[in-house]
Amino acid sequence: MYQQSEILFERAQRSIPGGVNSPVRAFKSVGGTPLFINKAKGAYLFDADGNKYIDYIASWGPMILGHAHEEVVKAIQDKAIYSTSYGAPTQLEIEMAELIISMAPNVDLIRMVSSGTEACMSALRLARGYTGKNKFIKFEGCYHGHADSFLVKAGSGVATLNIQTVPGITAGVANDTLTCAYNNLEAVEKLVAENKNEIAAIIVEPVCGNMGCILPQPGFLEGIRKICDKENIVFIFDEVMTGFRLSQGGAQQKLNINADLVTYGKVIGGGMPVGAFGGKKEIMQHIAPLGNVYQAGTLSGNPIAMIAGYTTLKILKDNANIYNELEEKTIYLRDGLNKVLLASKIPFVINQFGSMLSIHFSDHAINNFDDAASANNGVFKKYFHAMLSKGIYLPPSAFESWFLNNALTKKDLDYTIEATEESLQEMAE
Ligand code: HOZ
Repeated sequence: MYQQSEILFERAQRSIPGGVNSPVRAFKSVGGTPLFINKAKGAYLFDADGNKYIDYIASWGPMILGHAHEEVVKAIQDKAIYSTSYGAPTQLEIEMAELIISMAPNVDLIRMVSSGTEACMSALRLARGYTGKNKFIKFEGCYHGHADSFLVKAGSGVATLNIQTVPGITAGVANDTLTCAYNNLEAVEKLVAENKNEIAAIIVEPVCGNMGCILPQPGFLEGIRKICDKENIVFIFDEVMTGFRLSQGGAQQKLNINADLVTYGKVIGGGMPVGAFGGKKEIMQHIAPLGNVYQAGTLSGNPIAMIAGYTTLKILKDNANIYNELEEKTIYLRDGLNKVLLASKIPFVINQFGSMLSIHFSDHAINNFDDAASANNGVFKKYFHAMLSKGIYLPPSAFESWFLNNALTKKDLDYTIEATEESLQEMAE
């Protein structure tokens, strides 16, 4: 069934570290051979063996409209004939910035970069440059890309591979990274008190997607907002996953909380390598060339990446109902999964917010990294492979969220629920 993928994986390992260009793709925590994908259309992926899968990863979020959306593909084709990069400003970059500003709250100025990692790294540097302070707080299990400062108690692949300390991160950098448990406001208050006038920023995934999907408990983000206001700390929302996915204005709008700086990635590029960071003018004006906080990129604002992102965002802006449709589909799936999982008697928790969802096989609520890490990975592994064999492509790690795309049909969702029921029966045998 996976013969070609096996051959390709074997070959890939001879020239690419671990055979993949991003660690979670290696299927390390679930075992087996990563699928090599040939093409995708709408809600479906097709692997090198010609197998078809219903896709619940959506390229880890970006393909919110489904794969190879006709308008997006056409826009890229039309643009590509005029060259793929200039390294000089274009009108399209202004249109992109204006579109983002019209959709996202609290964004007066926005700088385009090429990945979510760059966006978060730059936002942190800016917060430090703006406040003149060095330390920052991040939450255990939150993942803000692979810049040195963030690889302390990180989620996503770091958690999947169970890497306790990432070699290559200097003690100085690690010492400036303060961590505490997600959803623990008291711990934040304590850290801030212990490091009075030393904290430049608090960065958070407003809805987590890198330890499975985890929701902020009522009062958690509101409490951080108050602390940041009182202590002159920059509140950074990492909306790389949630931006333009949870609503037109992302998590800020959906949760009604204002951030000082926001980072974007994934959906903002419509499947091309794009990230961005933006926020209030008072802070953003410290970025070069307006200010001295330096940040740059040859491919920043790249025309092909911009047109893919712009076209995707414009469709989302002009069709606000997409968010309702996506949420309805996700709730339908959640309820269906819930029903068959309850019948199986296997302990589980489904966390869902907007079009993000995940299943942890656990008998306790999943509100932070320790909760997620103590779930039963053995059961997850079996479930993952049983589903894969039935043509359902789930994230190959319990530390990742599922992302629904709007090309999914009710038939796809029903099939996914049925496949779960069958998988659970097989697992019990
Ligand atoms: N870090 C990404 C998910 N949280 C995975 C990226 C990838 O493997 O494409």
